[in-house]
Amino acid sequence: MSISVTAPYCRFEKTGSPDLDGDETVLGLIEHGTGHTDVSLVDGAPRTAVHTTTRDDEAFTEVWHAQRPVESGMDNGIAWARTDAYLFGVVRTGESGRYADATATLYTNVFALTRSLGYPLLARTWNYVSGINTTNADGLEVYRDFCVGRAQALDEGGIDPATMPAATGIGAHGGGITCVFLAARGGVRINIENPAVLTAHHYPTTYGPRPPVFARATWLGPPEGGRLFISATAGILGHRTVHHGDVTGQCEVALDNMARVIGAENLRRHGVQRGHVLADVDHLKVYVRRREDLDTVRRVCAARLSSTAAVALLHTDIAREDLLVEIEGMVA
Ligand code: 3EB
Repeated sequence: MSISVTAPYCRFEKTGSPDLDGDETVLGLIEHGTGHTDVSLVDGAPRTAVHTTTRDDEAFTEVWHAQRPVESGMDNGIAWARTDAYLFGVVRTGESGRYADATATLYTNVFALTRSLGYPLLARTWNYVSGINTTNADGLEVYRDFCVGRAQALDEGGIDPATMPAATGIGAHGGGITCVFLAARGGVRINIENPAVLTAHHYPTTYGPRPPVFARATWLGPPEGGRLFISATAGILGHRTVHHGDVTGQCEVALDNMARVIGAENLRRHGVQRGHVLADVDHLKVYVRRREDLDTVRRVCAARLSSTAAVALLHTDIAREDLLVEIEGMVA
């Protein structure tokens, strides 16, 4: 099958009705705000609310859109919508004292759905994890508990960690674990690493019994209308957090890492004949652990990003206890 259509893209909307071009349709909506809801299909679009910030004026909706036509369904709790070329899905597991088994089931179900519907190329995931730095019923940090389950699903499915795409693993203020994903039927998917940061699935066990599995970015072809999805990016060099307690330092290193990942030298090393700078990145989500750091982070980001980029700042916890900020985005 030849894929000549434009890959899905998102807009950040402050109010309800999304603004769409003629041949576009909504693939799904993620509401970021001060509460959570169940996963559902509303007018044929998967929808959920995630509790990713603590002030109503920071709320917005991430509207994913793609070219028509679209079909949708609900399987194993996964609300999904698809075009000929792309599949978007949302699934949640409720708050619990232990997440590994439910996470393994959730990911196994996602892999099964992508296979049965015929979209084998997982291209991006977002994992919103409530109480991410709290300890579970066994004394294990919830993020590590989540990582155990995700790794188990890969074991069970015989899935190579290197095929896992760009991701976000971030805190939420309630709601258990919500997983949002995007997959493609064909075209090319190329996972991109960062030469200055250790590949996540090679992290030492000091960060948890099972490592996280995600790429630093994923290029989703076709060449025209393709996308570069950039993972949540932090102040990490090698596998170590840098600038402890210094949000400006961490934010600068996160942006340096993002620039390194998307630059021509790195992309070409991965076989992607493109090169980008920070000013090309749009629809950034910036996760900030401490409310008092929001203004500083906004300033540091504004100095290095495009003045026309959509940048959403969210106040939430971050996978590693010592990380104060994480930044994700995409390039059209
Ligand atoms: C890190 O780089 C910080 O578990 O899917 C960033 C992006 C992070 C994705 C994930 C975790 C995840 O290790 C945390």
